Amino acid sequence: MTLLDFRTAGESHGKGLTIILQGLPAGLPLTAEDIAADLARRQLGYGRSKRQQIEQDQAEITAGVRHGLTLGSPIALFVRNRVWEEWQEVMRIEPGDGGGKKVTRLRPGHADQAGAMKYGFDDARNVLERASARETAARVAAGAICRRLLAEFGIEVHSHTVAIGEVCLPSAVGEPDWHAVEQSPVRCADAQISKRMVAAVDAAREAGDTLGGVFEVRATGAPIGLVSHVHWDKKLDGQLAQAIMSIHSIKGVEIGGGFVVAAGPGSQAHDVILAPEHWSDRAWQRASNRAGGLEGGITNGEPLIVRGAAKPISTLSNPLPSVDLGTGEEIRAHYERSDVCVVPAAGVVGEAMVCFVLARALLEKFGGDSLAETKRNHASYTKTIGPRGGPAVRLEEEETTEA
Ligand code: EPS
Repeated sequence: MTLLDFRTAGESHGKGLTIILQGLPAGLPLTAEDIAADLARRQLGYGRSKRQQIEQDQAEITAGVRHGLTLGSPIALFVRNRVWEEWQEVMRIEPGDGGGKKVTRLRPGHADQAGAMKYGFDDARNVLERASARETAARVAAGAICRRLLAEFGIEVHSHTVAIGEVCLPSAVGEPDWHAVEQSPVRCADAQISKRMVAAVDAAREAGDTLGGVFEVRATGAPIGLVSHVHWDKKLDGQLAQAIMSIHSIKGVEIGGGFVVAAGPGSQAHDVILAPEHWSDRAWQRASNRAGGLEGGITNGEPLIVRGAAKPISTLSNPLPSVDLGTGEEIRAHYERSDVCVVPAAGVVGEAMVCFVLARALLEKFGGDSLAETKRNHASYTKTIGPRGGPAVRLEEEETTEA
């Protein structure tokens, strides 16, 4: 079986987004509805542009599934861009000049300038179409399939907004009410803070400005022992950091207590290991979870906690000073309809990336060409989790002897 992997293709105003996800076992129940809910959640969030009223993202499954079950072959998806209807000339695939209009007013903070130099373009549209966060719809579609797999193993992944601009939740907030998160326009369960976040987005819009912030992703149910401490590029915290950092606008990633823990002494940085009589619903529980569920780059059974810090998006309706790509003149940057704040949506994208990394880690550990095989491997490993020589291991030994 290939290691789980996905690729996306598609421009923001092109015909649509194509996704290929490979490496899933056969026999996983999957329908387009499993993907629809996450695609819809990504489109919500106070501060998005009018583009979200045009699009109604839906993923068509075009390969890899038969009679509602995965086949073990690559899964292909297509998400249509509704805007394509009006952009056919500008984005035409056949030879042409797109109506002669080029984007040359480089936006500081976007990929316009570096991308144009790198690829030798005289039209920044050739860069911005792919650098656009539209691509995150494709990631969410792939992530939703990974979420479907994780659900088979009792793993749940949620996210919430912890800061928009200067409005933030107190740091030791704990697990939020996920239902309240989904009801909030900014995906923040605290009603008062949610209102202040909405007001901050309104003020930024008024000022022709944009706002960034921080989202947090939490995953529960991951077994102890995913991935490994032995190779620098395999550690799960490193993989999560890369996956979150790869999301558009993200400039910082934190795991567990992150920067706050770095500022305190060791006695307040680590998570005391509780004795078995204090375990409630799982083995090896801790008194706290400052490590964010990861020690040595391996899952330790506590919830995974990872945060992403998003810079304010770079397309400003009151544009910054810049330079024209063609003439070198000082001008104001390009402005096209854009979002004011994407932090609530970025949290949903963060979930998708965490779902993907966790699903890959799960399949790496348990393998399996069919879901039934993966489940058998998972179940037999789970029985070994406990103090060495303790009840869980004895149980496994008895079973082996009987067999
Ligand atoms: C984006 C600009 C806007 C966003 C877009 C990302 O698109 P448009 O210029 O068509 O209004 O809405 O995000 C999406 C389309 C999306 O689905 O998230 C950009 O410049 O990155």
